[in-house]
Amino acid sequence: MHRILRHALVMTFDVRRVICQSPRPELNAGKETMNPLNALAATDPDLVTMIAAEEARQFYTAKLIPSENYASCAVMEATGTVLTNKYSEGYAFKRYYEGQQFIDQIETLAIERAKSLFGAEHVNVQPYSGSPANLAVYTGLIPRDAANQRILGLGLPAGGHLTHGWKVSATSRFFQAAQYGVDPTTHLLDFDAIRAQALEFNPAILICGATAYPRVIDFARFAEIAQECGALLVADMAHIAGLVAGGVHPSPVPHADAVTTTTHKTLRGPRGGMILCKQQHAATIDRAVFPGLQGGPHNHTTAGIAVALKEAATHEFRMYAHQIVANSRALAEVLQAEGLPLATGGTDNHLILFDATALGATGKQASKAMDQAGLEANFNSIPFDRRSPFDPSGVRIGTPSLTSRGLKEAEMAHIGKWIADAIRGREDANVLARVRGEVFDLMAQFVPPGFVRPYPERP
Ligand code: DSN
Repeated sequence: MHRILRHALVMTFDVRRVICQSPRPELNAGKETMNPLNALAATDPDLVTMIAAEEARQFYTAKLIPSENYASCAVMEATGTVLTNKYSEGYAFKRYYEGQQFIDQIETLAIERAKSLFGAEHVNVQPYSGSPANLAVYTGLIPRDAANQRILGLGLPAGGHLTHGWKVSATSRFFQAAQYGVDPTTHLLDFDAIRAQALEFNPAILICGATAYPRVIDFARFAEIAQECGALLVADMAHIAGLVAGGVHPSPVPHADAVTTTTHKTLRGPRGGMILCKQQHAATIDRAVFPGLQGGPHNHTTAGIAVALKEAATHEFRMYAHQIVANSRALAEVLQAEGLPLATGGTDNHLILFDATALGATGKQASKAMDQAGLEANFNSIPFDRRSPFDPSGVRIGTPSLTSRGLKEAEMAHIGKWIADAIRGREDANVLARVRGEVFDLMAQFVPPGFVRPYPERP
């Protein structure tokens, strides 16, 4: 039976009733046995076929993209509820539409859980994702008529995000943006150089955080630099939010004026965003999100975020966060032993950036070969890459998804070996098929969160 239908069977009767049945009994004739997921199969079988194929792909491949994860059944159930039907422009107890009694409770619950988990003074859970959260923070913290409209962030080629002021991003269109880099030899953040550049550029906002930086970020040091040059500090912790929640990476919250994050990476929630900030910035940042950039919040996502935050406050989540890093270190050692040089020479967090050209492949060739072998990653520039961003030298991988499935250091030895085998054997269909078979065999033993029996058939 298709997983969507199976999933329906594990939902409680009450939830199905709420979703499927009208409170007026006369309107429910014939609906008693209907549930929303059967409804999808009946309404759109073509879509169900596509979703089923994606489920099987996610089940059997080794998901190594460090920004991805597997949300729990509870998170997915929360996002698939009637909350999607409600408009709620505004904030709890100050809305522009009626009927908000329960939406206010749900949004407040998510906010209070985020404040407690991260020790934040103020939280906004309405950003649609990380990019809008970043733009909202910049527009909130830099008044429209301020003389200083400068932002300074880590450059994309050095591991920063587009929205940290990179030239193709709207953040560089609306603000005067500059980028710092990493040390050309160590590929580490060079705080003396960042300080010198910040003092010279004099930004209104100094941005820290990254999407492809495999080491601990010293947020306290960034705060010192921001203070010295009179800038506000914004930390984008999207990649590491789960590591921060799990106590395995220092928190930016005590140091930054505002912290942005997505909710679906290491934090393992639904796709969404949050802003955590000091109370003094609460009003301007809230206004920047709504009405500044967005309309109604996605209430079903807010509910999923609330669930993820509850899960992230557990002992099991702390163990998971610590295991992510242990797995990452174990995988890094295997890759190095296989002759793949790593940016910064290793990892302290959930991700690894390796130079595929050491095995004679470009990053794109390597990631395509890995994909054919059931190892899902993305090609990525390495610091000071001589190749174009469209076919760079590097591949970025990470361990959050595999760790969520329960893989540990012993399995990382296999994964690292298979990555090297796939890259070396990229033109040999037999090698790629052999690795794919071995990957699928291993993955079948580690059921991801969010999947229930019977599991998808092997593609
Ligand atoms: N697209 C995300 C990543 O893969 O790192 C960043 O937003």
